[in-house]
Amino acid sequence: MSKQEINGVCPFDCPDACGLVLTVENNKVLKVNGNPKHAFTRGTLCPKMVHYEDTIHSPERLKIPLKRVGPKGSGEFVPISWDEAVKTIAQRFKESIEKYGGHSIMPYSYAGTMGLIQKAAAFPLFARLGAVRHNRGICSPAKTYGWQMVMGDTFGTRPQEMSHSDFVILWSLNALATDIHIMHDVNAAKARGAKVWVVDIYNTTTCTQADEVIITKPGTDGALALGILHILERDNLVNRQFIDNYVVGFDELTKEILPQYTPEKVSAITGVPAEQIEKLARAYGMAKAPFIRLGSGLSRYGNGAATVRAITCLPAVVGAYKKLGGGLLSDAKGSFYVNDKIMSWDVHAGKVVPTFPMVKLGEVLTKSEEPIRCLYVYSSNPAITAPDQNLVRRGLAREDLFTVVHERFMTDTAKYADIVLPATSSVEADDIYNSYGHYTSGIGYKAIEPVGESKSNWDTIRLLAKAMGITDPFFDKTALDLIHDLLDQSPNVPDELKTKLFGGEPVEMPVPENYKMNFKTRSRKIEILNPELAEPLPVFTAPHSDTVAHGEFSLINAPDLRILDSSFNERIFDKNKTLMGAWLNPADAASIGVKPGDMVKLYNEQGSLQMPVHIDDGISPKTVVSYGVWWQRYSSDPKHSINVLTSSRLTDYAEGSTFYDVKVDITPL
Ligand SMILES: Nc1nc2c(c(=O)[nH]1)N[C@H]1C(S)=C(S)[C@@H](COP(=O)(O)OP(=O)(O)OC[C@H]3O[C@@H](n4cnc5c(=O)[nH]c(N)nc54)[C@H](O)[C@@H]3O)O[C@H]1N2
Ligand SMILES: Nc1nc2c(c(=O)[nH]1)N[C@H]1C(S)=C(S)[C@@H](COP(=O)(O)OP(=O)(O)OC[C@H]3O[C@@H](n4cnc5c(=O)[nH]c(N)nc54)[C@H](O)[C@@H]3O)O[C@H]1N2
Ligand code: SF4
Ligand SMILES: [Mo]
Repeated sequence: MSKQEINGVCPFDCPDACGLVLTVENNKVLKVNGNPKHAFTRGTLCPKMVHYEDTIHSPERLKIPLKRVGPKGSGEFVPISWDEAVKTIAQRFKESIEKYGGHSIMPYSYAGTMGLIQKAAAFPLFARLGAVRHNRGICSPAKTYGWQMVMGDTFGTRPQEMSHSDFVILWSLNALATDIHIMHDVNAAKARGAKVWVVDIYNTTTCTQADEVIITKPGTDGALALGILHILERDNLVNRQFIDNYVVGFDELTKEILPQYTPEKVSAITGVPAEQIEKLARAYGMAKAPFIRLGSGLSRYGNGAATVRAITCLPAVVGAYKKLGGGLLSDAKGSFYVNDKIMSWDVHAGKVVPTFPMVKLGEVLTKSEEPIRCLYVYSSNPAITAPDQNLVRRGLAREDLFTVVHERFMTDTAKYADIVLPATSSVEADDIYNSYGHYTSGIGYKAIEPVGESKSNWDTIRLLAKAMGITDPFFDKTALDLIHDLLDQSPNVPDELKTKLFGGEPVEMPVPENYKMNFKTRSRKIEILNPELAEPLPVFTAPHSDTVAHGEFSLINAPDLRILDSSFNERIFDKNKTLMGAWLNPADAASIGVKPGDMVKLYNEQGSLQMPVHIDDGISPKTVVSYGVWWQRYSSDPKHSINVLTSSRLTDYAEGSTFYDVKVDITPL
């Protein structure tokens, strides 16, 4: 095959969902560039994806199916054929269902690929088998829920509108690490004279881009938002006309809640000086078109949804949605356009099937009543990424659990498998992608043949369905057929845009006129008061780390620039073991009695972990930051990695993860 340029989409779980241009020759990807025609990412990629070809053609790619021969978790395998692998799996599943029922088997997956077909590939099969189903709560469902509590299904503000804003808050978003393309819009706003503030719990690299930085105590941003609302109301900086026309419950909030949130009290809760709270409130209230871009960090706390709910009230009371450039972006609503209903579990089960919170994987795998007997993991690496690692690994180590892992690499989870199946990378399969950070969608066509004998998620599921005796013609469809079906059933995508999508172009969906003011709630207004909820008005409640979690330090396990959750670990060529570390400020390091390079033990009720110390002035007092979710081989601890310290406690609503709502004690080793 001669040299060709083929458009694609970055498949990773990142709000940017960049447009790609792959240079392909002789069934090899030579180079990966950004697609300049992409409306949000405009031709650039982050450092992780610049050499995606090194992941695609990595010598570590799994190429053939494997069968376990050593003890669970030892990683001792022998090669087998696909035929044998599929027969074995089908037989084990059938036996389990006959003996114990569909509830003895469970698929576990997340967003190794964000492609709508490959991500949900197992649902049509496992729904028919009556398997146990988990929610998709490991990331930040409380953020989505907090927005919905006030705004229902209203569209989030287009990020590109930010360039028209005069006051931007990057709130709990380390944009330079996790959402770099938003900086284009931030810089465009700055160029027109906008002020940019960052709200975080320590001085991240993104803070260097800000006019002013607010550092809160972890899990207290809800109180900060209520404090700002208090000042806006007290100083008559609210937009009464907007509130009268479009907001429900502001008077109740003013009467019942806001009096308690004086700047002094909020300062005591959040650690932010009262003068800075006053300054932020004034700047926000006096801005013509303030824009908040909300990240996920603050939603990963026991009070995550309540926090997002309180912040979501801010643009409502100043009438920001009526102004070009004003508003709030929590998540973009790509599913309004391109939706994956044809892959949905409920559709294939023919009923609404209850879910359990996926962060409870450890509990589910170790329960003694009606135990799970067969586990099918794909597109996820829970031995590393799931909280409460000790319990998760105890579950995965069960000799009586038959585990299949479909993976691109020999991850720590794959090491626990009875059967490992080799998975394609995104460029070896067809799929269609939405973004959750803007309104662009795109199709990524198969650009090269699968590496080795690897198969896509959907092709593997089709084989399994056949081997299980399922004759439904749904499983005769290819991924490309499903993309066609899916777009046929996406009535909000105009026909000419469907044609563009099929042509491989990244397509920005046109938001409806007046989209920010079309409030999709029951009252058709912004609902500060929502009588359906246990707490009808926004309130601040303490995070777990102030109540049930114990330890002197808050532990923040922040994303690392080089990896994305545990993806891209294969790209780390420097195999020294110091990738994981504990960043402390100088005073805390001195009080523990350690200097850079010393080993410390971090421990709490969940477990313990040893790490080398690094010092950084920007880390807040009594806070320890550890970057990245590393594979065990890059861990500074022989037995565990970061999630041995995190817990499976849930968020207040939506059964989400609370990765950052964790306390630890630290002692020198
Ligand atoms: N390089 C890289 N990029 C990534 C990822 C990665 O691992 N690496 N992961 C991807 C995924 S899956 C996701 S979900 C997104 C997440 O990306 P973001 O939405 O940016 O979320 P986080 O980076 O988890 O947290 C954002 C910031 O919140 C801060 N924070 C933590 N607790 C609080 C708090 O209580 N209050 C405030 N104000 N701030 C707080 C953290 O210090 C961090 O700087 O990034 C995606 N992009
Ligand atoms: N301590 C701590 N833990 C965290 C986080 C944190 O910040 N701190 N972040 C959390 C967040 S926000 C998230 S979203 C989760 C993500 O956690 P996971 O869902 O486990 O995501 P990854 O670690 O990226 O693992 C995805 C795996 O899918 C594989 N994969 C990629 N493409 C395909 C494919 O097409 N088919 C198959 N079968 N496999 C494929 C990749 O090789 C990779 O091993 O982690 C969470 N865990
Ligand atoms: S990981 Fe995110 S920023 Fe990087 S290329 Fe992919 S979508 Fe773009
Ligand atoms: Mo995530």
